[in-house]
Amino acid sequence: PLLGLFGGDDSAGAVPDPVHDISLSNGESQQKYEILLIEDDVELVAFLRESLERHSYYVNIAMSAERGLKLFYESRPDMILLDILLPDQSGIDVLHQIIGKATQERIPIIIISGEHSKDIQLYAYSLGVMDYVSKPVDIDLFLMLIKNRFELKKEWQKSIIIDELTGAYNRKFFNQTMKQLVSDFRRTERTFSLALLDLDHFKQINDTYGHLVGDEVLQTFSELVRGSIRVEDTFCRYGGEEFALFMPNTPAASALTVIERIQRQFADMEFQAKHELFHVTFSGGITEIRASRDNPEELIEDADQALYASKHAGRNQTTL
Ligand code: GH3
Ligand code: MG
Ligand code: MG
Ligand code: MG
Ligand code: MG
Repeated sequence: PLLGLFGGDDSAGAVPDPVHDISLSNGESQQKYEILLIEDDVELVAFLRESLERHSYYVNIAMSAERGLKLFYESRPDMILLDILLPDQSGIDVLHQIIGKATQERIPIIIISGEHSKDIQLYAYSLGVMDYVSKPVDIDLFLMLIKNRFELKKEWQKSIIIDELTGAYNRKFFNQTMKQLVSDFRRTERTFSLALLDLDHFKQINDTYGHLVGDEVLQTFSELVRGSIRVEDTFCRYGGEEFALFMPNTPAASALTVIERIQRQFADMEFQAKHELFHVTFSGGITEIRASRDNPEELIEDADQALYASKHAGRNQTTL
């Protein structure tokens, strides 16, 4: 699917695809949502399709329950619009079959129905449906409803992959990105570099100026990095004061240039606390994926060793 949802083995549900939806931490990314429309009224289908496509949604159409279920499992839509009276099974039967998975993966289901019975509406809501829209559909209100549902979903998606303090991607997204880039490399030999960045003597900053100041340093550092990298790059908070940067299509030597530039900029920044000015630095370790070292553990181990060498050599530097 265009939004690129992850497979069913991830119990936390749908996580944005690290490669296709990679620019979240740097700004808004363009997402084209896929809507599965399960509806048998030919005229309504044509009308909704036209309206939704005009608003840049991708529409997948099923005119029977059976086809709808097939497309649901095959195409992993971002939203489902479901009619109640269908030629083969009722929409309620369809609901029974998909609600569990849809809820788990936060795929909103909106019922569109000419069936106005309160009992059916109550029943649909009780199963976990969020919205029940009665025919005839008022297209302006309907489009607004859809837009709001997607906004909520986007907020939720962000919240599960973004570190709250720094705005960097979290460890969960780090793992997903690693997995994706490693499998891309094995398939296509598309290279990437991984840099681990660790703030120097950070414990001292907390001890001297307090944790809140320490937090601000982490935020400022993250902002600097996020503003200095390309959209294809993925910047993650790996642990407390340790960060990771994935740079696709970037050989180690180019990665080094990028990190050293950020290193100089960061070291030049002035922080102020307790009427004192102070500077902070970080150390880096870089590794580039190779066929002989192409699994996540090895990559992290290599970057970590390079980082350790930078620390050992006096900090505020980066090692390949
Ligand atoms: P080194 O140069 O060898 O990396 O020394 P260091 O002091 O940076 O390393 P150490 O691992 O000893 O200490 C890391 C510190 O980072 C300790 C921990 O309290 C602090 N830290 C981790 N997460 C946070 C956070 O979210 N906020 C703040 N303020 N401090 C944090
Ligand atoms: Mg119908
Ligand atoms: Mg340490
Ligand atoms: Mg440190
Ligand atoms: Mg550390």
